Amino acid sequence: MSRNHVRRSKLLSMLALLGVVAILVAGCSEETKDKAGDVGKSLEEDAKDNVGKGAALLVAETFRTSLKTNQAAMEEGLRSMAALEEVRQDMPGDPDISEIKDDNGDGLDDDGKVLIKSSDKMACVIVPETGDDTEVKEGAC
Ligand SMILES: [Ca+2]
Repeated sequence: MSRNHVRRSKLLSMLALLGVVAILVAGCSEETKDKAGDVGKSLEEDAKDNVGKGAALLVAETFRTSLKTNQAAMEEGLRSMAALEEVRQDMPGDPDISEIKDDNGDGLDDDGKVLIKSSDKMACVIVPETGDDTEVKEGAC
């Protein structure tokens, strides 16, 4: 083996090594970028979820608070259909409030559950049959 030949093969193996390193680095950074993108996306989705959740819960809390100060509710009870409908109509921003119903016609909401929807998130106001211990819960009723 001549000296020159040795030098050339060393150089070639160095280049080959560099090539491998370059490929590894490129592969890595690609993957890292993808992961970073995923994290960014899920953070964005989380933020959107929280906004929706927050809005639904906020509406639910507002509903509960105004129900407690509603005149009809004070006179007829918190499950009074008149009170619930009035509070629903008085809510700012015309939120999606449902599940207020009186199927047996006694003038009171049947299950005391009021569903609030906001950008596909839900919150539930639970009105007790007696007493004024209302509750707000995240998610569907
Ligand atoms: Ca009823």
